[in-house]
Amino acid sequence: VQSSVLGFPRIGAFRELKKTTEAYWSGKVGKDELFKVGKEIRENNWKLQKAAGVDVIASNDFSYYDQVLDLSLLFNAIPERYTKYELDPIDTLFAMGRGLQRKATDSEKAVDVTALEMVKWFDSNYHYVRPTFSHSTEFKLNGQKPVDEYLEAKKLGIETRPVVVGPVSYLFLGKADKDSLDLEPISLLEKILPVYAELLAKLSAAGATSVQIDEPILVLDLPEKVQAAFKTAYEYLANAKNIPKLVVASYFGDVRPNLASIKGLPVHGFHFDFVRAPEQFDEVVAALTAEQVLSVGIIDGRNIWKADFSEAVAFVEKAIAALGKDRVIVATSSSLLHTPVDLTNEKKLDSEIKNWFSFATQKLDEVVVVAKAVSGEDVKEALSVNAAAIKSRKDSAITNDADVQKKVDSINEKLSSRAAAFPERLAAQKGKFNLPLFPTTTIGSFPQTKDIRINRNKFTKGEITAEQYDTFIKSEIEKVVRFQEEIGLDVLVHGEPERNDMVQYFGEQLKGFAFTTNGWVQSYGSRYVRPPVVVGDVSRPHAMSVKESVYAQSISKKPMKGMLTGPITVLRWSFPRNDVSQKVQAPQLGLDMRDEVNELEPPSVEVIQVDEPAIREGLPLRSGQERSDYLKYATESFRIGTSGVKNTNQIHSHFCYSDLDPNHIKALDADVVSIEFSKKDDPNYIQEFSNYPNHIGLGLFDIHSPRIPSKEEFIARIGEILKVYPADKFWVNPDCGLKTRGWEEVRASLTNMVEAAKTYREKYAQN
Ligand code: THG
Ligand code: ZN
Repeated sequence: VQSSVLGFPRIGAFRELKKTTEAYWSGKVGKDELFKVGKEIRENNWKLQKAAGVDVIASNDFSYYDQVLDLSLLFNAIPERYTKYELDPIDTLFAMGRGLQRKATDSEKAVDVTALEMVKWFDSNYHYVRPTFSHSTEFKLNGQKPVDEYLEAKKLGIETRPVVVGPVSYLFLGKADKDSLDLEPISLLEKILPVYAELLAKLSAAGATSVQIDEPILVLDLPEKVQAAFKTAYEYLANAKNIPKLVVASYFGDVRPNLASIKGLPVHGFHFDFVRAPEQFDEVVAALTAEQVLSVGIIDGRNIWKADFSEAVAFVEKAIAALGKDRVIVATSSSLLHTPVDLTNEKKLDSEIKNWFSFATQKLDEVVVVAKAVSGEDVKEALSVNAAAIKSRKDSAITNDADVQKKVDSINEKLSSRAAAFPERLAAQKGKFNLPLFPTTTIGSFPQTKDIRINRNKFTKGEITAEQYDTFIKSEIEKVVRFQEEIGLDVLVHGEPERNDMVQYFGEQLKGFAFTTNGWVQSYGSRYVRPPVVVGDVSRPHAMSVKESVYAQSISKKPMKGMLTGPITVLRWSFPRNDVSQKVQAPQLGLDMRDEVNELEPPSVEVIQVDEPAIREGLPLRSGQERSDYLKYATESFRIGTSGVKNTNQIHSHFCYSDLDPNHIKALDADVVSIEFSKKDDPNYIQEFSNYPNHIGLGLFDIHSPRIPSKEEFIARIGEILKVYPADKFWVNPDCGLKTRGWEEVRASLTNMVEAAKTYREKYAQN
């Protein structure tokens, strides 16, 4: 029985890809160096997998930015605004991914273009760049990256299975560009299929016998037209010339509701995710034709826990019993992109806990051992070592904290509702804060400068004392506060210089979490996160943010927001436990946030923002019971955290990275929310938010891009939104936190934003 890995992290064991792409962007290294590092990473990854004994190794899982964006470039789905500068392909890719603003030089034209929209990849913490189509899009092959990478591996003597996102998912995950809003992406199917066929034929000519074609949308609720598209697409490809064997892969959920659309498709086989949805087994097996193979996704590509070999082996044996050895492949549940690279680089993890973990490199061995076990090879030793680790975790005291469990049991309804309804609170808050119309604010973080990183590092290494670090942080806070006062923002923040990543920061302070020193996972482009791990019951041994927020408020007369991260976001951006459900883990975090909020409030901090950017991505991918259960416990956890405050005090929240449904956030009952919005062009989407009862700041500029919008641009955008959205609920803010930006950009963008708000204030005062 073969072993298979759907994709390997492409960031390098020590973030080599980040370092080289960022150096390239800043002009410190050239394309040669960038491409050299990319090549080294690919080669290392293939060799590692080969050495581990993996039979089916992916190629084209590498990307300099995002694998979906790669396809847009490859298929020539490049909006005109990116082609007119005659950039090199790699620079076009980066311009589409992150925007580009460049002054003219002797040798180069000036460039000014915003990035394409970036969205969550299903319910993961990875983001893809949304394909953006218009009536003028003309698909054609523009290069041959998948072929090149296949050949590159072959040259090393390694046979790979190229992976590409399939046509139905590629289109469905895209959207219409602003000049073509009536265009339905799926209607482009017939235009794109010949280009897929051409690509597949080229792969076949290069020697590829099999291709992994990802159709992850199979786990979503799909419109009928999209369901029908699978048949059209795969029959077309089956009839095209020189097409390799296709294995259609889905992951992150249950495909059964779409089973009718893939049953009988003329493809070689399917991959399904049985870690996430083991319950689909009988039905998907029954839907296979007599020859089709089944790739059994059984090693978790989304979490860091060691697989339980006895369970995995038993599951695969069930598949073999149904289909025979020749038709079964043992696989990771999804690409390993979502897991850190190598556990052996963790030198500081407690050895008891480390023995429970498995990162991407370790997962290679796991797939291989399970494949060997079901093939009848002798892996007794590996099985018994694994069984001991699984037992050690089950029996550990860390996973069972009676005090936490008692506190959770005492949760009642009163704990999750504010003393009065929003209109009454609003009236009370108006009198107190006296904010102008179009109040301006930011989301929370300010630039994480080199100086901040250096000082944090020194403190971590013990090179400066806690007192020195404290003084440094205070001076940074003061800088940020004075800056905001100077440019005229209304509701201030302390800038979060003490935090690296907020989830990591809170995770490090809570009991029940473990954290890594090098466990990086790509979040988007060159931005990575180091998710903490929920290893047991969670509690809060001490205050986490009170000192900084109270200090910040003490040095300004303007209202200061206390900044916290909500329970769902902390949970979802960590690696959660898999021995108890998230429904159990979320309220534990809600209680900790409540204690923190209540400790912030009395001395001085009267505006508190509890961010829940992950709330939408946590929504089960399908509508139905599971979704309503989730909304119930997610909402309740947030409200437990935020309901302990007085009516006069204002709760803010923030959401980003998803197409948000206002109905899902209504129940959180925050007084003010800010949402990512600058890339939303559809007037219907703005309309949906005009009915939202509480106040909203619809994000006015993209913080992922170094580009600076002018005052006129802000004025135009605000005017656009005001056509449908009421002025008296209108807050003015960026899309998200500013930590990834430089100070110069931040100063210029925020100044323009505040000036634009003032313009409208005057305009409305006259009326
Ligand atoms: N934290 C976590 N997950 C996230 C976000 C986050 N997921 C969604 C969204 N925000 C992704 N955005 C970012 C933005 C910035 C960074 C990472 C993800 C970032 N990372 C630093 C880097 O790559 O240089 C490293 C972080 C650090 O300094 O520790 O800037 O905010 N968990
Ligand atoms: Zn955000």
